[in-house]
Amino acid sequence: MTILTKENLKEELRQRVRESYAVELEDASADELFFTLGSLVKAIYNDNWRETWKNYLKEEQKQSYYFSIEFLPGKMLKSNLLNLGLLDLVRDTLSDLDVDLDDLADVEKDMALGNGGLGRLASCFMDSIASSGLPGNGNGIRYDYGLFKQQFVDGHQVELPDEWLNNGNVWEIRRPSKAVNVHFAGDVYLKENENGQLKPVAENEIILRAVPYDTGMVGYQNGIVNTMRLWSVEIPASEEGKYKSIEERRVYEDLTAVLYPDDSNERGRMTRLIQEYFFVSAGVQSIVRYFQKLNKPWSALSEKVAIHINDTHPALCIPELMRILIDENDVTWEQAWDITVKVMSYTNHTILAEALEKWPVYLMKQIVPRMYQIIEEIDRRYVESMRGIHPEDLIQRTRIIQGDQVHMANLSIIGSHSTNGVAKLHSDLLKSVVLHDFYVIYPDRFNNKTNGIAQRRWSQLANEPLSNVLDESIGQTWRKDSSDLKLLMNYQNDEKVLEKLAQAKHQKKEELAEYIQETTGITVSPNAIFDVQIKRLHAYKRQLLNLMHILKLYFDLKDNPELDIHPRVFIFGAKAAPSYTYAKAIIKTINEVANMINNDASIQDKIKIVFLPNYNVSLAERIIPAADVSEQISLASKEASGTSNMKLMLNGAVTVATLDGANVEIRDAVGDENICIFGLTEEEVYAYYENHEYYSKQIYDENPVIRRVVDSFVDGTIPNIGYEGREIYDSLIRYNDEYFLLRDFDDYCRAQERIDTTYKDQALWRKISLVNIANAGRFSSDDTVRLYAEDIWQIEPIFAHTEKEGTSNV
Ligand code: NBX
Repeated sequence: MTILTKENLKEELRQRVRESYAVELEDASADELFFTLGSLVKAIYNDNWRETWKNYLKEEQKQSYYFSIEFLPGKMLKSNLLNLGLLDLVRDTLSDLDVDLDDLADVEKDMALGNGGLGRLASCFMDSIASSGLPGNGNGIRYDYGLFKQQFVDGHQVELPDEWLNNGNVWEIRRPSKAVNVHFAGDVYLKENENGQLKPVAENEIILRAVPYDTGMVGYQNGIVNTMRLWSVEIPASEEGKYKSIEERRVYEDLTAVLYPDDSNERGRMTRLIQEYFFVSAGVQSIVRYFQKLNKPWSALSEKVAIHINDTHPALCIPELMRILIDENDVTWEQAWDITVKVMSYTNHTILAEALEKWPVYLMKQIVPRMYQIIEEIDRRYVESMRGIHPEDLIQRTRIIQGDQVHMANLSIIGSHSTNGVAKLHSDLLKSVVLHDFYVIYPDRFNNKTNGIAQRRWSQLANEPLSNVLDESIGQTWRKDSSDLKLLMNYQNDEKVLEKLAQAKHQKKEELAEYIQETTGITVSPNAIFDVQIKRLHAYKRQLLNLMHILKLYFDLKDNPELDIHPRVFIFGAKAAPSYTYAKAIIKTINEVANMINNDASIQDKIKIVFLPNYNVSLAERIIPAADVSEQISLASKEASGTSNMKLMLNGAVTVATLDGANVEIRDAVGDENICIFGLTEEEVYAYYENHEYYSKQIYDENPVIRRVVDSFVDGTIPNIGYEGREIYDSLIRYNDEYFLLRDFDDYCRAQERIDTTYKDQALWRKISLVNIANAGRFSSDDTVRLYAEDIWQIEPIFAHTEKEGTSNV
């Protein structure tokens, strides 16, 4: 073991490049250098990884397992270097070799095994769990293709495959020795065995091999490395002959090939159900195998293991653990149920009806017959146990199997001890409306855990200029403990600090402007307001409201070219689910409005629109530090939390927001004067739902400004759109504007005027921006996971075994 210095780092790299690629360090390509550095970094943390696990075993520490069908870590090189305390050393070493670390880091493909907020949250949690020294692991699927790559062709979204594994993945370790079999389909019936127990007998099953790929989750300078385990499918040699057709074989063989590119939309597809059971069964089996090594009675399982169900996709964890306990280990139903409820916990991420997962009974019977039998029995016992305690209609509304459908949220609540929402408002809505029936039955199971973000990635890694200003003003403690960002409040009136913060912002805006020029050919000025809306494209998130305001501004400018507004660049980043035609129509329309406005010399560059293609974690890292304005404009009650709102705030953007999701808590953190709130409240939205008195056509008829904007979608104003404009028009007028855009429009425009006026007062703007940074510390996922650990999982941190912090030994 030698302490790492520039010299021996160079020597290590030199040796490894020679061994792996038969070239000299100076001649290595960027790819070769990236993989060499990556494997060296992995070698550096491997000792800690092994030690962490040995320690957990030795201490028999309770472990938590975060089951998620999506993980969205993005790139890992710089994050690993930061967490190992090696970022500066490696940067300097590479610079001696005339290599720029950021250029090299760009070689890494984003690991994009998720759609959006839910998957990104899982990865923020992985970072924070390790960084807090908590014994927690990830469990998911290793998709061969991540979320599609988005391109625009003639303004339309085109989806290309994300071949992220083409050059190999330097971080993962394939562990065939830990593979397990997962059983699907077939005929399952119960038969009495020689001990008089009823046991399932299966015929004609399909057996798949689940092979784990482990990735180290490196804690922030604490010597801890946890594991994210992703499962990949293989067909066992013994099963080769069993497939009835090539098509049938394909379904299974390609099981872990692609991530479903659907967020907020439940799509009842057979492959998804197979995927769900596949990673659940493999994960639960491997957990039980670990527990059995401890030689404890089954009653101790909940003292050693916590399983978290991230949204309902992994809800089969519940019947799967029951199966393993009852069928394979002769535990009684009653005891197995008691254990299962104690082990499981569930997070809900949405109240959108179309996103609440339900599976047809026939499909479950066909794909996972034993799971279905167990769910039927859970359902039967649930109904029986509630009779006489609760009214029959309440029981019927909350049972798991209703008609020909299996309700996965109901299963998740009934089969776990904790259900949480992801922001205060969302958790309250679960209790009072969406899951109210369950709240009546299990009031103690409901709790809130407001989301958080991996602060180090979104400040230290993404925004070095800002981080340097923070170091110079408030010292470095905020790097480890983000609550210390609060210290920045002492500099609200410090001209020097405010000026430096403004310069840091300007630098990131210049960099983004350059990137925009390179990727889109659009020239934007870093002196303009950078106004950012980045998130999945969905009607409830209301990118269309943003566009409608832009159109209004444009028409105002056409009417009055001298209109005194500060120049603004409206920046969008968003992917639409490939089958979501309405969302795609909005993308096309934004792109065409962008063409129209960006090429209209008469408005003198006062507004520009940039829709950056292929929004992903890496692009977020470029955009967020450069943002002045953060658009969080969902219809109140629809956005469970949001997390880009937190990232943008941390980077000093000022939020324009409805009182939805975590925006409410951001408002509470910064105060009304440091955020721009508009629009209907959640209560007002619900009042409309109750009294059925919303008429968008009436607003349209009575409001000429709105009429002009809405008409522009169909009257030829916007060149190059066809049915897209009609679809938008119809959604707003013919189908009565489901997300109340017309109702919120005027108030939104007023909020935007406030932004314009405030920005013109730079002294005020800078102060507001500072207050936002200073109060962002409370949205750290370090805090969020600590609360999960204490309240839900009952796990405790382990302290690093290494004497030195920031181990940098090779
Ligand atoms: O989860 C998101 C919510 O919309 C955000 O408000 C929240 O901040 C975030 C983290 O809690 N939900 C989300 O991203 N859902 C999905 O991506 C999704 C994916 C597949 C699917 C359903 C939902 N079948």
